[in-house]
Amino acid sequence: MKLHWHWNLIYINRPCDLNLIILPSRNRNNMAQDELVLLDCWVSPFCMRVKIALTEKGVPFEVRAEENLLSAKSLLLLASNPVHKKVPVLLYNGKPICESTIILGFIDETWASPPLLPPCAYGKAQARFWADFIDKKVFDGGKAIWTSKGEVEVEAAKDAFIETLKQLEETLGEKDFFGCNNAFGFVDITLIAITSWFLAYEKFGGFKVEEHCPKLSAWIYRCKERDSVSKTLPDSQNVYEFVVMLRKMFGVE
Ligand code: GS8
Repeated sequence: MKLHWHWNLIYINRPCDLNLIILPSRNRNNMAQDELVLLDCWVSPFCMRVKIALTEKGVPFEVRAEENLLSAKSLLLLASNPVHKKVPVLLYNGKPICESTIILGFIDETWASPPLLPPCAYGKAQARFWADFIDKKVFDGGKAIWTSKGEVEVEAAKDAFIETLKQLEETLGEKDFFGCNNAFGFVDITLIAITSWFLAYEKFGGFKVEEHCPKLSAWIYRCKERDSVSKTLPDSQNVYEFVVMLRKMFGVE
């Protein structure tokens, strides 16, 4: 049997008949051209992770912004993520996938190249351990800084945050990226998205990441040289202004 590709038509020539089957067209990873819609919020590092990963894979996607995530969630978001009611949600041919690191895993399994997770089970487990650490300690640790009231509380939150970054810096060691074979991967994506909030943490915590963690700062610059990252991360000043607004909303100031 011979297969002939022509746009999105596949002709199957058998010796005595000709069947014409219409299939979805294929992208460069030879996967079906799926419809991908991201329920998004510009300031969410969790959404940024998904955008970076899809861009790294070269997969086109549509972004649907939640205009008012804090007070009026869209019906589509509520229907797609009825459990947590949070972004990001990736709609894969209309089917919702929730939780950013789960979405990253799905993206990596669906579009093979370039790989984000290491090939072996142990490497995958390690990468997921650090992504979990980042989720628990970096975003929440940063939040502890900008929600703290009073010098003593802010100082304690800042010290804990710097300690967390130092642990990550130690894990990075002399490598360029956290990924397998020195490549940009799952852990890099998980962490770099949150760095768009670092300016806000620095301003409310009264410190500079670069002074405490020079190697991690160099890693941030390296990541930002990638198109997927530079196109995705919002201006840190805008994030800072958003955090100023959140502080007023939460009665921190
Ligand atoms: C966190 C998503 C999240 O907090 C993930 O995807 O990794 N563990 C999840 N999303 C926030 C926006 S970013 O802070 C959100 O949707 N918040 C709306 C709400 O809390 O109602």
